[in-house]
Amino acid sequence: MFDKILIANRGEIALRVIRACREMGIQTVAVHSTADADAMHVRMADESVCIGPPSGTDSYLSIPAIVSACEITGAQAIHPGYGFLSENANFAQILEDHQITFIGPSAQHIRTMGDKITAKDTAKALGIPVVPGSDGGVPDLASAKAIGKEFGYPVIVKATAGGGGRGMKLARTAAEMETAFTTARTEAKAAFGNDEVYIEKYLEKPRHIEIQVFGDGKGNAVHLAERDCSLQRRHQKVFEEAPGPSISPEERARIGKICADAVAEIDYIGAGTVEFLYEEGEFYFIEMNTRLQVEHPVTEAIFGVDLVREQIRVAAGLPMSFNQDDLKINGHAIEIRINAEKLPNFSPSPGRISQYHAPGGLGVRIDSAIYDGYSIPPYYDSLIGKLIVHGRDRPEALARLERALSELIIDGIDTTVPLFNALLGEADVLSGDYNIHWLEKWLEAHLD
Ligand code: MV4
Repeated sequence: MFDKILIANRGEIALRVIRACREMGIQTVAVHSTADADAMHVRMADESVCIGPPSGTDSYLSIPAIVSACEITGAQAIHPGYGFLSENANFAQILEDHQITFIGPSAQHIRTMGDKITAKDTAKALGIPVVPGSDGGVPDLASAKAIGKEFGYPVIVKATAGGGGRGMKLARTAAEMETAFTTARTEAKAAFGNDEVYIEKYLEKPRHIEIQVFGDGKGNAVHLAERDCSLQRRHQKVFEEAPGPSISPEERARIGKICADAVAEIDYIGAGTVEFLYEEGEFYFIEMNTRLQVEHPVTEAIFGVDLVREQIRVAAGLPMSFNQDDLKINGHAIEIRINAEKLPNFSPSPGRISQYHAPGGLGVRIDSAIYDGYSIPPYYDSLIGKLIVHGRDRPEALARLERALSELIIDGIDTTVPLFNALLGEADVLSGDYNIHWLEKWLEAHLD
């Protein structure tokens, strides 16, 4: 096992990793920008190294600074958290070359899944059901129109180098294809330096269902059921739950086994998420994320496992501490993302937190790095905390969420908390009857 791990991240996820390390008896090194000298992850770690100025590009994304911090402190492994360098295949490769362990999948697996066409081809070859569409990249408008005709409109044009909703264009009719195809290409070239696009049948009202998988890198893998993350705004998740309210035990077992077998087949190591659109009882693969995700705590809650601990174990060459038969769902969990943002426009609201009181009690977990008097810097993303509730069933989790929100105090800045109080008054949220468009539609009707 490692003696010392460096955490190449900040905020709640840096604390999350430090907590797992401390329970495992592993020393921790925090890295931080000059803007984060007073951040909680710096205080909680055993050691810290300043790696650069406030801009993420020059600090948390600076590979030379982070590798140097590792060499100076003698850390043997790096946990990247999510965002920043977590899905940077080049970073994983450089660490491999420096004999520093990247706590995550191989550079090769990150690369494969980072290219959305390769990811889809790989998924398909491994027996995962994919969205019907073009076989790989679409070279020109004539081919795009032929695909539209073959699969029937509407279709969606996606950038190979995109993902997470970036670089997508909808074509509802053949007449819309020229604009969709051409703008998708142009925008992909500008945003990613790669103008390759592919085309899929557009699904009108799907849910976003993602399967948590975990491998040991030696051909063993499990699934930890699904999360429903359909409630999103501009491709930012705001409310996530596990298990999915629309998924039956039979469907769960079937798609879960397909995903677990697939990642076992490629000797995948660590945590991964296989993302699907789910419509009318069918799963359609869209992407795979090769990192720990923001919403992993809902999965931890219903399975009673520590996913970061498992990531560290397999990175050190140890087996996972559970097998598929050990994994039984217990109850229901919901996470809400608390952002320092001002409604109704979700505009960033950095500044000083004049008072903070965290809720507690049975089935309540807060993952946050804020504290009384903390000043949220304006340089990073606006997530300041996650509230995760766990109950014996969905109604109990919802009641617990409402109760926990009533105890939460965050003064001095604006947050997205009022949104959740409003959502808990919505029949569709209470019944779990929503799809990927529900929140945007609701916001149009209720805010602005
Ligand atoms: C789609 C789709 C409908 N049909 N693909 C957006 C994020 C990216 N991961 C995939 N996305 C979508 N792909 C087909 N063939 C609709 C979306 C989509 C979406 C997906 C998940 C969650 C929220 C979404 C909001 C708008 C569009």
